[in-house]
Amino acid sequence: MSGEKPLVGVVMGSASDRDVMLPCVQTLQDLEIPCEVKILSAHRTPQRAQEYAMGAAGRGLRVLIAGAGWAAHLAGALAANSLLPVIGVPIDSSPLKGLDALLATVQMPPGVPVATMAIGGGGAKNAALFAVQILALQDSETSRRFMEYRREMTAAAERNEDRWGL
Ligand code: RP5
Repeated sequence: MSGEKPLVGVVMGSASDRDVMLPCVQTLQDLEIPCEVKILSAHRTPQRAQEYAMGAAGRGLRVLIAGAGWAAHLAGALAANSLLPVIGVPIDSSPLKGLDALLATVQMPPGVPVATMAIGGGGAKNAALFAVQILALQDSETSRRFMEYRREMTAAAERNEDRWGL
């Protein structure tokens, strides 16, 4: 996978978001989706964030994922500067435990949507899976891997039930 052109850009507002966003990158890697990871901030590095979004489609990226905490404008700022679908992950890094980031990410004005996931690591993982679902629409191999992922998830849940001897 390394060396392949990235299809998904995973962006986070700070290096401190790494642990929350790790399940996102791991899930993309498990499903063999080439991705790149960037640290960009709507507030601290606004110009770099804008340039990244404006150049993303031209470099072959198909989906952007943005994780940020506090007044999380990163996903919205990327969406404002790109025609690519943007998936937002609210991060629970503030005293409000991500509720602030959730509202800032999800409450986009009409015309510029951000597909907003759950707060924290679960949302980060779902962001990867949602990106895979988008890519699977036009790639049968990705679609096959996603179906296999779902089958395995169901089988694991059933194995867990069996352990109770019900
Ligand atoms: C947000 O501020 C980042 O996404 C991060 O969640 C939060 C805190 O960043 P640091 O002060 O830890 O760099 O923009």
